Amino acid sequence: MARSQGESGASLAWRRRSELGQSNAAATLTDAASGPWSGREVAVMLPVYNERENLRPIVSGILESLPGVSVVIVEDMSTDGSAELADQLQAEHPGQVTVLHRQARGRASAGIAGFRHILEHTSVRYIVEMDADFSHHPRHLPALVRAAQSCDVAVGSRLVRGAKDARPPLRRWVSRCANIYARLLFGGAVRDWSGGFKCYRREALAALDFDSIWSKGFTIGAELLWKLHRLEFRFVEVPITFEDRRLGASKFSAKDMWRGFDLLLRLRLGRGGRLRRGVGGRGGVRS
Ligand SMILES: Nc1nc2c(ncn2[C@@H]2O[C@H](COP(=O)(O)OP(=O)(O)O)[C@@H](O)[C@H]2O)c(=O)[nH]1
Ligand SMILES: [Mg+2]
Repeated sequence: MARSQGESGASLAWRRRSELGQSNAAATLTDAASGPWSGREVAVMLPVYNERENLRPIVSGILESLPGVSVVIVEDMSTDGSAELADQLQAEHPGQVTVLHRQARGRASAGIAGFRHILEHTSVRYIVEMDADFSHHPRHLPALVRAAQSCDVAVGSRLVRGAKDARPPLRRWVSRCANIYARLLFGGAVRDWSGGFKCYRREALAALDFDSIWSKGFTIGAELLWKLHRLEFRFVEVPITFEDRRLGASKFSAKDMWRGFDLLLRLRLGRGGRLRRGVGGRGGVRS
C-alpha cells in the first residue's frame, strides 16, 4: 500500500484498522465454512544451524500436528550433516518440506529469508516461526494457529497463566531480565517479547519492511513484535511449556546477550527506522 503524500500517521493507522477488520471478517467466515481447520493454510519457518539430532523428529512432529502444513527449513552452512538431512527430508516430503541453504550465518537474516520465501512462493494465511530443538514443541501448534485467527500475531508465551519455563534457573533468569528490559523499552503490549515461537497472520508479516531490520541475531523476535506493535497489529499470548533442548548445543552466547541489550536500546532510541514496506520516512505510524 503506497502512502500518499502528506498523509498523516493517524490516517494511515485508521486505514490499516479498517482493512484489517475486513480481512478478519473474511477469515472467520472461511474458517467456519470450511469446517475443521486445515494445516494447508499454514507454513512453518524453521531456522536450523547444527540440529542433526533434532531435525527429523521436529519436522515429523510439525507435519503430524498440523496435517497439510508446509515447512520451510532455513539452513546456514551447518557442519554436522543437518544440510544433507534437510535435503533428505525435502525429498521424502515433496511439495511439503522446502529447504533454503544459505551461504551465511545469522538467526535474524535466516528468519527474514524464510519469511520472504513463504510470502513470495505460497499463499498461506498463517506463518509460524519456531526453533528446531523442541524448546518449542509442535504439540502447541494447533492452539497457536487457532489463536492467530482472532488477532494478528499469536505469541507462544512463557509468561502468562498456564505457561511453564522448564529450563535451568540461569537461562530462565536471562529470559526474565531480557523481558523486563524489553517491557521498559517497548511497553506492555506483550509480556514475552523475547521468545521465538509465534504465528503471524500473513498480512502482518507482509506489511513489514524487511530491508530495515536492525537485528543480526536473537533480537529479531522482539524487533518484529515492536515494529508490528507500532503498526497497530494486535497480539494474543498463548501459554506454552518451554523446555530446554535435550539434544545438540545452544548457539546463544553471553556475547549475543550483551549485543541484544545494546541493539534493543538503539532500536528504541532510533525508533526502528522504516517500519512498513512501501512507506517512506522514519516511523510509519506514531507510537
Ligand atoms: N539458520 C540459522 N539458524 C540458527 C542460527 N543460529 C541459531 N539458529 C537456530 O535458531 C534456533 C534457536 O537457536 P538456539 O541455539 O536453540 O538458541 P537458544 O534457544 O536461545 O539456546 C534453533 O533452531 C537454531 O538451530 C543461524 O545462524 N542460522
Ligand atoms: Mg533453543
